[in-house]
Amino acid sequence: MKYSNEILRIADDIRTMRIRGATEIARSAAKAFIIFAESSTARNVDDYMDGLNEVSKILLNTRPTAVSLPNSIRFITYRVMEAYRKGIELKILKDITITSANLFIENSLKALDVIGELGARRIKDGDVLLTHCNSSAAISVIKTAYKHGKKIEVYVTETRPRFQGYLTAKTLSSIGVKVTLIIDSAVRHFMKDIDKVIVGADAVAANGAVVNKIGTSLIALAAHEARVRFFVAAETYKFSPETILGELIEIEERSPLEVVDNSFLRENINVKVKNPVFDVTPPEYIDLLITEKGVIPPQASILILREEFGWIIGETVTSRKIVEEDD
Ligand code: RUB
Repeated sequence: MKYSNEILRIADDIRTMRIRGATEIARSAAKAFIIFAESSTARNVDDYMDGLNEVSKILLNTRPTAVSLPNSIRFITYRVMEAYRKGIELKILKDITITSANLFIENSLKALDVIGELGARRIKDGDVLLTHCNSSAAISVIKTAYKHGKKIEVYVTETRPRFQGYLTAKTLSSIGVKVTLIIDSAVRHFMKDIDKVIVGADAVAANGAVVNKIGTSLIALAAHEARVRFFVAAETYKFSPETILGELIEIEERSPLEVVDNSFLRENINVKVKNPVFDVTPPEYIDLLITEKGVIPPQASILILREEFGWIIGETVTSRKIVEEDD
């Protein structure tokens, strides 16, 4: 089946991290479905559903960790699948694809605003915050607190090896927030100056563990040691229903060439370079999860999952399974 180059480009941009961050990845996947529905030349509903399934596969094969990706795909394909099962005609299936994808994007934008408002209530005037990587949810909280007139200061880690911290530093300083950029390994050194840590999430497990940019769990450990509050800002579509079924969240390993260059590898053939790009922070190190459904302790994650996916989680996750098992 032929796809619009735009869909393949979105997939490639996610793989190569031109599109990155769990929120943006999920919204871009939704955009890919809109492009698919608008450009599909399927002659009948079965062809259309095959195409939908293939687009899902292309997107799922880009990056494995951000649960927002399968959740956005599931949000859209589940609705289209339901309509297909009812015998709805092709034109309407296309409309449902577009409406569902737009609804996902709209919900996602609203969620970030609500997270900003709720999270900002936990930030006090004069707080010194620390954030890691580049999370739109964490930034939403910081920006909102700042816009509400709280004089805050933010320590931002560089975030080796891709330096996403520079993006965060630029964004926050451009609106007037006082930013101090530090190297990742300086976090414990500065923890005594920090009032609260706030980070985003790529995935939240049923037990409240959070998967986020590599180094997050070390920051949580340092915060725990120094009795500094550790907050995670995450939309509910980052919660992983598969973890209720006993599955683990896959931690992406990227190329060693993001860490060292080729000549280093050639000159040091006995050196192995590993580049896991996310890690797991256990719920014991997390004080609060700030979601658009409310500010909750990590232990309440299971309630969010049940509310989002109902009590028949085995059935609601099948759309992803169908896609994967077809491979
Ligand atoms: C990004 C990262 C972000 C989360 C949350 O990693 O770890 O903290 O995705 O971001 P990468 P957001 O740069 O490897 O994609 O709140 O924007 O979803």
